[in-house]
Amino acid sequence: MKKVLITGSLGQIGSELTTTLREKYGHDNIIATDIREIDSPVVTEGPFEILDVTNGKAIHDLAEKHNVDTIIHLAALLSAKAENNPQLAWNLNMNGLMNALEVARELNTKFFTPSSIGAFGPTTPKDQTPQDTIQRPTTMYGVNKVSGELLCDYYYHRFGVDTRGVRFPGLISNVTEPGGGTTDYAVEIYYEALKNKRYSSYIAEGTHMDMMYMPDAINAIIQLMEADPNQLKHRNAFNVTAMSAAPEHFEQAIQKHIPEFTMDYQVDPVRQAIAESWPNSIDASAATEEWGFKAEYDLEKMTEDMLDKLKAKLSIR
Ligand code: AKB
Repeated sequence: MKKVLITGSLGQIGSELTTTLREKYGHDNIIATDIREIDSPVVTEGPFEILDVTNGKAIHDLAEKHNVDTIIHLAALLSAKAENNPQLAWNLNMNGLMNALEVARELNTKFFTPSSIGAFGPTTPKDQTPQDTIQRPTTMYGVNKVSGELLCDYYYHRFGVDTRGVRFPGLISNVTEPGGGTTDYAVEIYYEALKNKRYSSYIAEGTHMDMMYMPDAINAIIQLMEADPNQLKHRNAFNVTAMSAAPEHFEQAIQKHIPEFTMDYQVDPVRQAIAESWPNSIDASAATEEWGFKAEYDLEKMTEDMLDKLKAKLSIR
């Protein structure tokens, strides 16, 4: 990767990835794009362009103008939002992906896009879900993610585009809050613990899902994109995870630092049903074997860092 175009760069992954890539590869070499502009270092600390990914020509023109060798395509709707508006989700998640892949083919660039644990469904083995297994998701987001994995494989086999990707679990970050996901509770809980010392979880007790701290997610993207292509057998949909946790595990981890913190449950049936259709835990051994993936943060280490960073951000002593 020498010159990179990132779509959806103001989102949860994009905002931290853009900053890290600019530090590593040079500020002028990372072209951040998004459909909107906000007050953010992503906009002010390097090249930034407005881009609607449903407009394929606009992606092409920007990629050509900046002479990029890599496209990192992040613009997408998350699971709960996609379930509320399946038609919009199909248009943005599928047509946006197809447009970005076409540009990668036309301009011969490398390509990364994330899949998700949402690509699994109720008939998938729930525990230590294997890399290659049944994928019959019941959500629009899941349908988009499985189709996306297959489309990226297709572009690699049919056109030789160097496509790569991972199946991300719920991502937890202290920089940008997620919007419209099923795993968002695992971010909200830290903000509420610090601000109000209480949290109402919309996901029920005992519901396990895979999670990962954002620094591990960013490292995974960079490591996979820098990996020797000859070592990659799976390419587009590597399972990656750092922990499998339920709401009560976050509660207990936070209580070690804020003993007065309490949590109750007000379960949201839509997001609970999505969570129950996803695995309890996934097996990331293919990513470890093929490109050396290893998460650094477990729940305890992540909780300590999240609370420290958020205290500073929210000016809480
Ligand atoms: C979501 O909850 O939709 C995302 C995901 C796991 O893909 N965080």
